[in-house]
Amino acid sequence: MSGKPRLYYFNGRGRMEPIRWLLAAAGVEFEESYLEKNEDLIKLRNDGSLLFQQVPMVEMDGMKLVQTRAIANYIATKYNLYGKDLKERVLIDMYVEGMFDLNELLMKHGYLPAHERKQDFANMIDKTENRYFPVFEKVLKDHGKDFLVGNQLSRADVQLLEIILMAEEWKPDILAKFPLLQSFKARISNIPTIKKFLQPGSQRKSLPDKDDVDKVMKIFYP
Ligand code: GSN
Repeated sequence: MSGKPRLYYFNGRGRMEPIRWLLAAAGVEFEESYLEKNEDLIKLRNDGSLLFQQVPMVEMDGMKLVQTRAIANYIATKYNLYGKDLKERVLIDMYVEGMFDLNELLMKHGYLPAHERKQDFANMIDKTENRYFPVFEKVLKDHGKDFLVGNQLSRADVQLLEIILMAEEWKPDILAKFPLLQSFKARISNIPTIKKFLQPGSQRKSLPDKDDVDKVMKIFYP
């Protein structure tokens, strides 16, 4: 067995994508086992690999980790992406929890049936532009540093860049009113490990198309 973490999920973003981003930002190589069909999920369940019968699951350091936030907390702590003290950490947690909420809106949109999309799109863009992005723009302004918290890269920066790029897929000029988020995006995208992850051919996943959605539905709702 190699010492690399192994990620168990379908070949798409979903809840695993922030974990891929964190590992990539930390410069940690990882391997993936993709669920292709419902039987693959059943097999993992029957193996006893999934504490709550759910993925994401990440095998690392001799453990089978589940629950997205627990996995992300572990990786962020292990690779020093979680602030320098308790006060930095609680700020990071607050920002990241907001990002998880926004991520959920952005991620789910692609899975909705066509007739629900119009209203959902308006809500998703409204929340992005009027609730979440103004907060992060203000945090950058008030803090006045290159990063959201403290003076070094944290998981909050990594997860914000991920979300900015996702939001731009739905509305390319979504940063128009947010100059500090624009410069943040350029700066964080240029960090070598992240720059590498942004190159074509990396383990970053793309926006799901209809076939991807159908495949995921068959895995979880056969
Ligand atoms: O964050 C977490 O890891 C858990 N609180 C939720 C995990 C979860 O819902 N996993 C789904 C697939 S990923 N997409 O949403 C899952 O395994 N569903 C099957 C099931 O039986 O719940």
